[in-house]
Amino acid sequence: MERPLTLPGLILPARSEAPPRDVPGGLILSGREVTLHHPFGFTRFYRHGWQSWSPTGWVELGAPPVPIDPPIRRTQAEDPVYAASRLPGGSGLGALESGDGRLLLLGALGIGARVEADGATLRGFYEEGSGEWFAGYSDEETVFARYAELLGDRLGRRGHGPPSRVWCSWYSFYQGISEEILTAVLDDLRGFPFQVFQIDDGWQIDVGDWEPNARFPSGMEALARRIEAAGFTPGLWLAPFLVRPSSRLFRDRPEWLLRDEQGRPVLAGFNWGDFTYALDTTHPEVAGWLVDLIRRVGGWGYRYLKLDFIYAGALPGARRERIPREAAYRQALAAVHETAPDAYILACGAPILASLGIADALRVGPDCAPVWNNEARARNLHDRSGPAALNALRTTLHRLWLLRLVHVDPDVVYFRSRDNQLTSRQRAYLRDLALITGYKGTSDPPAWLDREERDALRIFLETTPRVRRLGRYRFGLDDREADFSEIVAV
Ligand code: 9PG
Repeated sequence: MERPLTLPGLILPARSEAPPRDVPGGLILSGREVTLHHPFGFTRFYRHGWQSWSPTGWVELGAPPVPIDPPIRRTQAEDPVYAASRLPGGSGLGALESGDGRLLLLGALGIGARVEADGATLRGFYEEGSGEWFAGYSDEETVFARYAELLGDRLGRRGHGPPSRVWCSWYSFYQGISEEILTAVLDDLRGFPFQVFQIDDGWQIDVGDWEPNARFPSGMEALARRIEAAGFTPGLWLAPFLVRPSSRLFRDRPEWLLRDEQGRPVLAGFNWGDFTYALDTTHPEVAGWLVDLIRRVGGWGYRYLKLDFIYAGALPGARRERIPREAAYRQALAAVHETAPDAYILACGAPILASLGIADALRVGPDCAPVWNNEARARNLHDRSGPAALNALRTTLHRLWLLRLVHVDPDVVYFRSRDNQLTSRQRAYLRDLALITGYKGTSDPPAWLDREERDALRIFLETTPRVRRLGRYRFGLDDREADFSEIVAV
């Protein structure tokens, strides 16, 4: 039905299937699709990326989005269904700047939705089925807070208590880890106030074959025990919804792969030198395998799980169970949580809204790196999701409204000058953002740090400033200000 919507200070012609209901700061609408006709013209649009690594921030409505190149990258950086769309759009929500300091926000209160905008309308739709929407009009802080609250009421809130202080093996050793290397780091980390020692990619036989490789001759359980003995929670990286063609799983269980309507395996991206594929987590055997896997790593002693590339569980495809793709994803993530209810789950490469209420923490940006920008990739391939400190900062800064719902992982901070092209100013930006979200991670092995750098790391881990938001990109940290404005210029 077409009717005017009245928001405080704004009357909008709107189309929605059911009459709106007033809530503080806005309205609740419902239906598969809602359209708000806005008077703001070609203003700026808050584009919310689908998964952890998807670019997120303010874009000009008048400049249609340019798809990331090459196309295979889109599968790993965006929601592939909309990655080539010519209309500015975002996952779950969208917002417009009115010009007077207020925002008009339209946000789904369920999963599997998208919001698109042009110079005249803000349109939201659920891919399948229908659901509720929040339409709010007020200052940025308030409108996102109201939306987050309603979303939390429906999807749940996690990340209770202070987030973790994590040492993660990825951003120093990458895949080149071994039992020997990690044991040496562990010894050097004694006395540092970390809580979690997280083993990243490189321990497994293959993506799909989640058993230790030859570089871990004592097995994963023995290593977990050593981590415990050093006083840390053992953490492990897994990409449980993804499969590499070289794996045994891929060879032995072709019927477990997610396929399209024509029966072809669905591409999940390109990484580790090959195409990757997704599992159909609604296949009963896959669901059983997943439970076994989570039990196994729990049995080894890992109580912090970094679940990576899990957008693979929400890719479009012809699933055994004909449920919407994000519902299939959420069901699989919930199964992981129910199998290991006491494990802390960090969801990475994860659809954001569909993970809320289940994951304890969400990576909310692309990978950090010891370089500032991935300029060639940003300019020539229109890809701001490549590993770079700037990309990680930019996307994370635009997702801080999620702090009300989940622990927010901005990715690692660097203290080392070795193997690092970041200036001390650039490293300070990363550090400040980690202090703002409270989630503190690094991959720097103490042996790579000089005395001063080690002290800085220790102070960082021990610091918990009082954080106040002073503006979109300005924060008060105790009595100093952290201002990110100049690095996020559109
Ligand atoms: C391990 C890494 C680390 C890291 C994760 C994830 O789009 N890509 O090609 C792409 C590749 C790797 C990647 C993210 C994106 O990194 O974010 O912290 O765990 O996997 O392989």
